[in-house]
Amino acid sequence: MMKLSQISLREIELLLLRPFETSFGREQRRRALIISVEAEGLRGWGECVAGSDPWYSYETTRTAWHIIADYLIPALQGVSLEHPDEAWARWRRVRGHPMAKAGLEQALWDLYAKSHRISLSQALGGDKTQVESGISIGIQSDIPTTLKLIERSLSQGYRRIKLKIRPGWDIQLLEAVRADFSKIRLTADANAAYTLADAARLEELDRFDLLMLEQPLGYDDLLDHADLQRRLKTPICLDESIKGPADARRALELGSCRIINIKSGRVGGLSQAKAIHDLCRAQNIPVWCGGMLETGIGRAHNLALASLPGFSLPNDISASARYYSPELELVEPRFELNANGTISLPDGLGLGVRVLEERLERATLKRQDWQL
Ligand code: OSB
Ligand code: MG
Repeated sequence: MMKLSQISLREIELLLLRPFETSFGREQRRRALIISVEAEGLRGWGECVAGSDPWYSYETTRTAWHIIADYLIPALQGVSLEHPDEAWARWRRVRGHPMAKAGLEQALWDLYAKSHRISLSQALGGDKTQVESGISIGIQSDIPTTLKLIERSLSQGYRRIKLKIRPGWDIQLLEAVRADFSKIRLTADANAAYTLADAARLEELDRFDLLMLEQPLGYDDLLDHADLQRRLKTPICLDESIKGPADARRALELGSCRIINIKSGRVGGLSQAKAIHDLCRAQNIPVWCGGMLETGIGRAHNLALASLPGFSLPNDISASARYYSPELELVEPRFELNANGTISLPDGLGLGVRVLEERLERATLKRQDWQL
C-alpha cells in the first residue's frame, strides 16, 4: 500500500552533444519533465518524454505540465494505491495525453518496486539481466558522414543500426550503406514522412534487406500501412500509430505491421506498455523498446521495460554518452555499452540508479511541489 505524501514536478533542459535530426525536425536541446513521488520515506522517479514542440506527437512539455498539474496530480489527492495499474483507472476521464500520464505513472512504478524491495524489472516481470542495444542515427549533412557514424557505432558494439530517412534521403543513402556494410542488421525510420503515393519508392527498399521499416506513413494511420505492408516484403514496424493496446490490436488484425516499437511515453505508461507486450507475445509479434532521447531516468525505465521476455529485437536504448556529456548525466551509475552490445540492468531496488539531485537542480527551469 502506497500512501502518497509528496509529488514534485520539474521542467528541465539538457544540451545534446550533437543535434538530432529526423524527418520532422532538428533538436539541439532536450526539454523534458521529471516527476518524483514520495510515500513512506521512499521516492520514485519518472520522466515525461514530451518535447518542446508538437512534431512527434501533439504533446509538449507545456501541455504535459498542464495535464499533470491540473488533472493527474489532483486525481491522486488523498489516495492510497496498491498497485500502479490503479492510476490508469483514476485518470480515465482525461482523454489522451499519454506522455503526461506515463511520466507520473513511471514514478509510481519505481516507488512500487522500491516499497516491495524488488527491482523495477522484477516488478514488471522482466527476465533479462542485459538488453540488446541498437543505435538510432539522425539525418546527416551527407552520406560519407553517415558512413563514418555507422562505422564508429559498430566498433562501439551496437547491434543494429537504425537510420532516419525521408523522401530524398533514402534510396541513395541505403545503397551506399549496403555497399559498405552488406551484412549488418539495418533498419530505417521515416517518422511518417511518406504517403501511399510513394508506395513504388518504398517497394524499392525491399532490396536492402532491412530488418524493418519503421513508421513510413501517417502518424495516425493504420489502413494505409496495411495496404503498404501487403506490397512490401520488408516488415513494417509501427511507432507513432500505436497509442495504446487498442491500436496494437487493430494494427495486428488489419495487418498494418509485423513488429511494434513500444515506448511507454507514447502509450500512456508502463502498465499500458506491458499490456501491448503481452498482446504481441500471445500472437508471436516481436517488439522492441524505442527511445525519446531520454535522460538517465527515462533510460533506466526503458531498460526495465526491455527486460520483459517479448522484447526480442535490439532496442533504441543506447549508452548515456550517446546523447549527453558526462557532466550532465542525472543518474549514477551511467549506462555503458558492454563489449557484446548490450546494456546491463542496474541491480538495486526500483530503477536501480541514484538521481544526482544537484545535477537535476542545475538542469531545472521550473518546479512545483504538492503535499498530498
Ligand atoms: O521515432 O524513434 C523515433 C527520437 C525522438 C523522437 C522519435 C524517435 C527518436 C529516435 C531516437 O529514433 C531514439 C533514442 O535513441 O532515444
Ligand atoms: Mg520511430
